[in-house]
Amino acid sequence: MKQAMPVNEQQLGPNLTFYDLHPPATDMLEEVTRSLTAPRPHLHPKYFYDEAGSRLFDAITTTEEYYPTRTEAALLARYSSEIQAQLGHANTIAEPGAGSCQKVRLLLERWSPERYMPLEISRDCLLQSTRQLSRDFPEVQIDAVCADYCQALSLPADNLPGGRVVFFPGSTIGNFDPAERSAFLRGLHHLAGPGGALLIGADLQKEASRLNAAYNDAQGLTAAFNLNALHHLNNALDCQFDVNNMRHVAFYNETAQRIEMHLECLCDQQLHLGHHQITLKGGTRIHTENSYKFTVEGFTRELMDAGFRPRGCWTDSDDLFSLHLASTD
Ligand code: AVI
Repeated sequence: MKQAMPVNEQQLGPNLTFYDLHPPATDMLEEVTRSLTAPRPHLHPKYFYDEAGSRLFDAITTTEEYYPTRTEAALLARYSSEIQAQLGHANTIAEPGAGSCQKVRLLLERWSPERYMPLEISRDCLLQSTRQLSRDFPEVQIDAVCADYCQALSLPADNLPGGRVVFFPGSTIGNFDPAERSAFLRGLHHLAGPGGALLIGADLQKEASRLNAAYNDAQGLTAAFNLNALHHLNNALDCQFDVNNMRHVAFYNETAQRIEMHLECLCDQQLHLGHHQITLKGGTRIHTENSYKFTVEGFTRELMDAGFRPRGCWTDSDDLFSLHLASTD
C-alpha cells in the first residue's frame, strides 16, 4: 500500500508533487446503455459532475434548504481543537474525492500537518486546486494523487511516523448503498493504515419535510443539478434526451432511510446510444441518486464493522448532522 510511485511522479513546486495513477477511463457509452436498459433504469451519480454540475452543486450548498454543508462547516470550526486533542498530532491528512480542496483548509490552518494528500479523479480540478493550496500553505507538503479513490490504490510513500488521518466530509458516504458502503469503509481503513484515523461526516435522519425541502429547493437548483446529468450525456454521447420533457423527482423514502432522486419522462423519449436506439416510455423514472441518512448509533456500528474504533462524535444542537472520529486500532 505505502509504496513509492516514482514513474508517474512530477514535481510541480517546492511543496507540490503530482502523482498520476492514471485512473482507467470507463466506457461511458457501454455503462450508460447498460444502466438505461436495465429493468429499473438508473444512472450513476457521477454523471452529475461535469463543469456545470459541479457549479450547480456548489450553488445548492448555499441554499437556505440545504443544511448539510454549512452545518458540517460549523461543526468543524467549533470542534477542530477538541478533535485534534482526541487524535494527537496529524502528520498526514488524506482526502479521497478532494475536489476543490476547500473544506480541508480549516484543518490545514489549525492542525498544521506535515503533509496533505488529496485523491481526485479529475486531473484538471486537482491541478488547479492544489496549485493554489500549495501557495497558501507553503509549509505543508502537498502530494496530489490523481486516482479513482474507489479503486485499489498504490499511494506515494509516507516516511512519516503515525498513520494517515483520512478526511471524508460532506456525507458523501450516504451516496453509497449499504453493501458498497461497507466495502468502501474497509477501503478507508486500509487507506488510513496502522496508527491512522478517519474523520467523516454523516447526515442524520430527521423529519421528512426538512429532508424533502433540502432536495427540492425553491430556486430549483437541485432540479437543475439532477437534469444536468442528461445535458452531460447529450454533450458526451449525443443521446438526444429531450431534457425539457423530463422532470426532477426527489423524496424521502422512510423505509429505506434515504432521499431518492429520479428523472421522470413526461412523454416517450427516443434515445440514441451509439448504434442503438431505445425508447423510454412516458412515466418511466430513471433513478439517479440515493442519499442515505443515518443515526449516530447506526453509523458508529458501521464504522466498527469496518474495523474502526470510535473515538468521538460531534453533532449540532438540532441533531441535523454528525462528525465521527474513529481510529484504525
Ligand atoms: C454529494 N452528496 C453528499 C450530496 C447529497 O446530499 O447526497 C449530493 C446532492 N444531491 C442533491 N443535492 C445534493
